[in-house]
Amino acid sequence: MTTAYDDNQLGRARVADTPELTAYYGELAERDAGALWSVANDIEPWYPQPKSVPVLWRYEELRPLVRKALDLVNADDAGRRVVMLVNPGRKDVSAAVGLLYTGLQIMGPGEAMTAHRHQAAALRFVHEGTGAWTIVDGQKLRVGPRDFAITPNGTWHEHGNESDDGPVIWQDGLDIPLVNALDAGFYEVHPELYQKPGKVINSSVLTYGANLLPYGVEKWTRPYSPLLAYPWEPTYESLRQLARASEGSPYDGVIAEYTNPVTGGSVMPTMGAHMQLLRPGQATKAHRHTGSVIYTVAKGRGESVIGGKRFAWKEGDIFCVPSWAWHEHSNLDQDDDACLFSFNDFPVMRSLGFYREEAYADNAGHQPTA
Ligand code: GTQ
Repeated sequence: MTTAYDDNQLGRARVADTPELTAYYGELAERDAGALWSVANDIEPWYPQPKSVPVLWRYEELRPLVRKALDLVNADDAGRRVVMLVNPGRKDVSAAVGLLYTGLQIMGPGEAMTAHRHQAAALRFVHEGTGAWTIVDGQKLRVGPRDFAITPNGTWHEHGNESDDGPVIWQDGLDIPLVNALDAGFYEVHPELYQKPGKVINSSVLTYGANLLPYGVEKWTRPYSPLLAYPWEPTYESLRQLARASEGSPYDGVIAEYTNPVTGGSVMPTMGAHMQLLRPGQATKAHRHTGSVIYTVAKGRGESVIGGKRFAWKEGDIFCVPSWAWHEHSNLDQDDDACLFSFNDFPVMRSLGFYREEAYADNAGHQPTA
C-alpha cells in the first residue's frame, strides 16, 4: 500500500500507514473502493507530471530501419507500413509524447493502400519521395517533401506512391492515444476498399489556398479545415515575409500556425500544427506550457534544450516536448535559417480551459544544462 506522505504540508494528505489502516485499505479494496488520502497527492499533483520524457529520434538512424520494412512486410498484410516512435514513458499507449502518436510510413513505388476511416484524426508531413498521394473524402492530393496534409477524424482516406523511382517516407501524426484514453475509438474499412476520387487534384488547395474566401462553393460547416494540404513553398515564403515584418516570438522565433481558412482556428479540433523559422544563429528563450508537441526538423540544423537536456538536431530528425517541460531552440547555422514543423494537442487544452504558459524567469531566460 502506498502512502501519500511526500508532501508534508498543510492541506495535503499525510496519513502514515498503521496496521489498522493497512487492514482497512484491504477491506476497501475487496469492495472495489479505496481511501482518497492514500493516493490524493499522486492524482492531484501540484503541477503536471507527464510520464513522457523528452526524446530525439535521428532520421539517419531510423531511415534504414524504415526502408527495411519495405522488404519485411507487404503493405496489404500490414495495412499501413509504419515504424512508430514510442516514448519510453508511454509504451502502454503507443504514444510518442503525451496522448499523441507519430510514426514513419513508407510506401514503395506503385503501391496503394486500401481506404479506411477512424475516430482518430491524422496528419502527414512528407520526409522524402516524389510520388506521394492521398485521397481524403474523395479528394486526391499530391504531396511532396515538407508538405503538410490533414486527414480529419471520420474522413475516408487511402494513400499511395505513384512514382517509379523510389519510396515515399512520410510522417503520420495521430491523436490515437487521446481517442483511446477517452474510450471513443471506432474504425471502418471502406466498403469498396478504394475510393473513387474526383477528377481535380488538390481541389481544396485550388479553392482555399490564397487567403481568399471563395463564393459559390459549399458553405463550410464541418469542424475542421476545408483546406487539406499546405505545400511547403508558400509556407516557407510566408515565414520569410513574416520575418521581414515582425520580430516573432521570444520563445519560438518566427512562427505561424497552419489554420482553417474559414475560421482562422486550428486545422482540426484535436490537433494544431505550426511551422517556425529560426533566424541564422538565433537562440530563443525558454518557456513551458501545458500540451504536448512533436517537432520535425524541416530545414537546417540546431539544438533544443528540453527539460534541462540538450538535443542536437538536423533535417529529418523528430523530437518531442512533454507537457509543462521547459524548452528553447537554437539555430546553429550562422548563415542560413532553420525551420521546425510541429504538431500539438493545444486545441484540446484550449477548448477544455487547460492551456497555461509560463516564461523561464532566471538566468536571462535560459535553462541551465548539465
Ligand atoms: O494512415 O490512417 O501511422 O490509421 C497509424 C494509424 C497511420 C493512417 C498510422 C493509422 C494511420
